[in-house]
Amino acid sequence: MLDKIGVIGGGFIGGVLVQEIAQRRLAREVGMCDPAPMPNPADPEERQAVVRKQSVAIGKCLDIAEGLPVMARDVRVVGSKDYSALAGAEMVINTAGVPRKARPDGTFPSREELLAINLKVTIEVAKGIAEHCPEAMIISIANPLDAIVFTLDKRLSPPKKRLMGMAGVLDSARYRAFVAEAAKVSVENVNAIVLGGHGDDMVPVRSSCLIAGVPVAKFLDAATLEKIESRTRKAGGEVVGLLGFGSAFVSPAWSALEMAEAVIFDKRKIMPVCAKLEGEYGVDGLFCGVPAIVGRNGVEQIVELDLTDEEQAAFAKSAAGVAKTCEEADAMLADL
Ligand code: TXD
Repeated sequence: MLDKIGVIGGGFIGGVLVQEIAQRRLAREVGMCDPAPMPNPADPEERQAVVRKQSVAIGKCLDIAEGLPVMARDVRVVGSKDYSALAGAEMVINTAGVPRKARPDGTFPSREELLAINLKVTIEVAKGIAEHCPEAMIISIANPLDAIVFTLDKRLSPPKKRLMGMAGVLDSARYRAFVAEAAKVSVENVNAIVLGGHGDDMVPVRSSCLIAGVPVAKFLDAATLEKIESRTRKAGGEVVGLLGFGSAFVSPAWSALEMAEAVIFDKRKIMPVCAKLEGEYGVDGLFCGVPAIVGRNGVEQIVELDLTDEEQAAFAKSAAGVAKTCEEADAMLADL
């Protein structure tokens, strides 16, 4: 159990994180920060005054705090519109971002516009971490995942063990869920890993996928596995399409807490994390999804799998995509 965990962003994922942290007693205190709702300058002053007094973070934290007696949990839950709720946190989980949604005129921001908006958010997040919990372990969830982890690294320059992005645990869980469903076995029997960037070119590693220690190919034919791996790559979009707004939020929160618990309980658990590579997998100076031993110090050690030539080529392609996004982000950051 930690003394304090900070959750940055009080949206769908942030709410589940605070609730789960309290329920699992992962910290004596959990703080959530979120500037929403933000007053609309076009509104009349009296309306803006009302909105200034509102707070998603404070409201969600109050709701959860008021339920803790029912759950018999003695955890302090605090919210703030600024970053003060992060004060003293030993770990922060970043979910801050602005989703892709239609403008009033019905048009959508371009991918680049959304990237610029979320880089600005991440700059603010980095300032909040630097001011209130500069030594904290950082697990970042917000999208675009790879670019935001890159930005946090650029702005904070933490020891590389202390900064991880969460995507691979979720992508691997999706792979495992689909394999278990197709093979009609327990999800507990399926061991699988997805590497690379958090995008359509992510790499489900079939050669490492085992069901109760047996290669998955003994249970499912190649055509079925192709379909499963393709669905895994697009699983985020599948949920977004069904919801019609926002994105998956329970499974990402649970996945981030899988990483958090590996740190908190010093599990030294091997899992895919977006971590800084310095020559591993033939990549240098880039954050990318790879298997790592995760323990009390964060990314304790990166684990190099024996990938097939096809998997290695797919990883290199995915890493190249991450590098391109980070180059774009770097160019934008120069102007922010
Ligand atoms: O696997 C993964 N990594 C992805 C990540 C899986 C699913 C969701 N993915 C991304 O996580 C998603 O695209 C978003 O970028 C984040 C958080 O998802 P969530 O569903 O929680 O988004 P919300 O509900 O929009 O919440 C984001 C909150 C929102 O309440 C904003 O007001 C807040 O972020 N926000 C900020 N908080 C703190 N500081 C600043 N500057 C800020 N700006 C916005």
